[in-house]
Amino acid sequence: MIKLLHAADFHLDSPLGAAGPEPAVRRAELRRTAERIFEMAVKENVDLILLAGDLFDGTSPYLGTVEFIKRCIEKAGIPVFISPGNHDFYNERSPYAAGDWPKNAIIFRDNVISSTYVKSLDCYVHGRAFTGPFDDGYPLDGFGVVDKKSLNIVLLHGEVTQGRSRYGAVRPADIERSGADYIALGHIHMYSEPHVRGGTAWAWPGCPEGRGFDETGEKGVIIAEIEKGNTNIRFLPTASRHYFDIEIDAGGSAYPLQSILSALPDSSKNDIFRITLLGESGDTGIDIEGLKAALKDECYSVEIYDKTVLRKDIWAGADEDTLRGLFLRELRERLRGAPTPADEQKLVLAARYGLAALDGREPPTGGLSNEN
Ligand SMILES: [Mn+2]
Repeated sequence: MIKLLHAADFHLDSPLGAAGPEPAVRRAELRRTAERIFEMAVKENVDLILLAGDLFDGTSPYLGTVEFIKRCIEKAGIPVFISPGNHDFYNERSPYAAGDWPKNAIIFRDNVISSTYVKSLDCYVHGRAFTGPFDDGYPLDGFGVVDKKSLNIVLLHGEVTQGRSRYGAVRPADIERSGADYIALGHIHMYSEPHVRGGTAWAWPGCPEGRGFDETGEKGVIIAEIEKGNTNIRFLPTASRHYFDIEIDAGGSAYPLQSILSALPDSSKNDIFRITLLGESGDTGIDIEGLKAALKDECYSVEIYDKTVLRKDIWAGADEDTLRGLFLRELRERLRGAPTPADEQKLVLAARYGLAALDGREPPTGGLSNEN
């Protein structure tokens, strides 16, 4: 049996810029997570580390980042296989072309599959590289393992699909025919449960850190234990921060703090939230600034968007023979004819301001926060 750590899509040196820390700070956090993953591999006592592409976000990462990764690999001291992806594809100007990678780094530099035999493990690692930003071919087309008594692992960046792909289509029939024990994939940024077809298992670890609200929730790497006919996979969380994009019903309240708090994960202090409030709010609208202040110590940062509508009983007053009734009837009429959701939101806001003025209250906070 061999034990390996399978990671992918670090996207080191991403430009970033979404919510959360300053991009340079977040980039340093991503590097620190990469370092921690190599440390985890040593602690888990794995035999191999597999990096399935897009280790760097581009083909010209900062020199310091490349040096940093080389030091991590050298320090880990176990074989580290790298299969360049569509972002960090291999060419002669790529950092992967340099001659000073540590001896235990094995980089696949060819577009077609080549194989390395690790004698101490009686294991072949087969892999290939993206050599441009797209790959319309079929990386596993015609591939089959030769030495079926040994363990055979395939490392590549690509998409499993029946159809075509610009990112290295791996067809299920190719997987079945490959005879490999495990195919370590990269490219999809979300962890996939292990799949099995024929005698071959495959999985994606996803990215080890999210970089924005399109990479939400837990992120990590895979620890796989592989023997002939049996592959066991465990997901190991690695992210130092998480992004959450959640929708919460305001439940008719201007200050739905309890609903928000109960929707937050247990330890959210390092995490980055985008909260969209739906349903009905009170007649003063949502107290966005108040909520943000109350959540300050609960999370690293929070954006709150008010997409609520006024509580319905507010509109009940529209039938009164009063100035308030006249005002609400007029707004209700316009709301019915509102051409877009943005117009609806403006009219709801007008109702909130108007009712506050009629009642001699302070105008609501929040404004047109949905217009982003
Ligand atoms: Mn990719």
